Amino acid sequence: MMDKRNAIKIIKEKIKAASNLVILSGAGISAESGIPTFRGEDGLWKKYRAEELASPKAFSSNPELVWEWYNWRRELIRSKKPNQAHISCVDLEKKFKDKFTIITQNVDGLHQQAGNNNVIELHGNIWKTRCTNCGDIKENKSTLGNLPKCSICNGLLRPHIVWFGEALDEELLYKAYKVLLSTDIVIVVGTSGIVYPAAQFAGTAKDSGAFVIEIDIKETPQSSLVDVSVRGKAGEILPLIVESNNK
Ligand code: BV8
Ligand code: ZN
Repeated sequence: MMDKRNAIKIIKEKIKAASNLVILSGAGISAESGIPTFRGEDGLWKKYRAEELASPKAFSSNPELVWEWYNWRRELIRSKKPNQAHISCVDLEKKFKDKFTIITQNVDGLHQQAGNNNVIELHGNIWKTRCTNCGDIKENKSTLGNLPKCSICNGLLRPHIVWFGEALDEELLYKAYKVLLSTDIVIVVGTSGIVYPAAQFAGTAKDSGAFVIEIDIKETPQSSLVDVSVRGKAGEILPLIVESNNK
């Protein structure tokens, strides 16, 4: 494991020399905003794991329970703000402009709230609903009751989120692979790297010649495949990497 100071120095040099950059973020980047991750000690909701609730099967057998979970998360996220790590991502977009992309697995919308523009929300957004009957998709930040209904056809709404066993949006996947195959640098921040296809993205970029950096508080299955893995909180490490890189 390279010592942190040296790792930061190398990363800053790489960023200075790069002409484009991709960030691949997971729940860990929002942890310091107070949003529980999926698999940390605070990751359980009641006695359920995400895989048991975030699935079409769970929704068809118990839509009330799934909506209770999502409404609980919506209300929790509503009061949370972007943290220093999100702000550093905005600084990086200012530096790389249209050569910058965030591919996020998060559904909390905090990257956009912080001010990032080029954000690919691989797994959807918790503030959007989709009608299970007519397919209407709406952003809806109000407090939803249980089993919310579509304003157009009165069909049952679901969160506009990709559940386990559901395919990701083809167009978003195409956009993600396009930048992963051509970027100079990927910074993987706060993801356990176990959910596919996102778990393959770091390796895909590396195989195409990108310099891949990981920032995480602990080792992950992809720590051994990246070029530099820095142990630490996203809100502490990212600002160190970004500072004086914008000058
Ligand atoms: C697909 C939205 C194919 C939900 C999410 C069997 C049956 C069915 C499918 C499969 C199967 N086996 C494998 C699969 C594929 C499956 C999968 O990968 N399963 C896993 C469990 C093995 N994938 C899918 O089903 C995907 N679809 O494959 O479709 C297909 C094709 C055609 C037709 C039909 C189907 C869809 C997956 C999307 C699931 N939706 N999210 C919601 O949010 O409600 S997944 C959810 O968990 C996240 O979005 C993220 O993607 C994933 C992992 O979470 P992380 O973000 O990594 O968070 P985690 O808590 O795990 O880790 C946090 C990390 O941060 C840790 O490393 C921690 O150390 C670190 N950290 C904590 N604090 C900090 C920090 N780091 C830095 N600073 C800190 N302060
Ligand atoms: Zn409808």
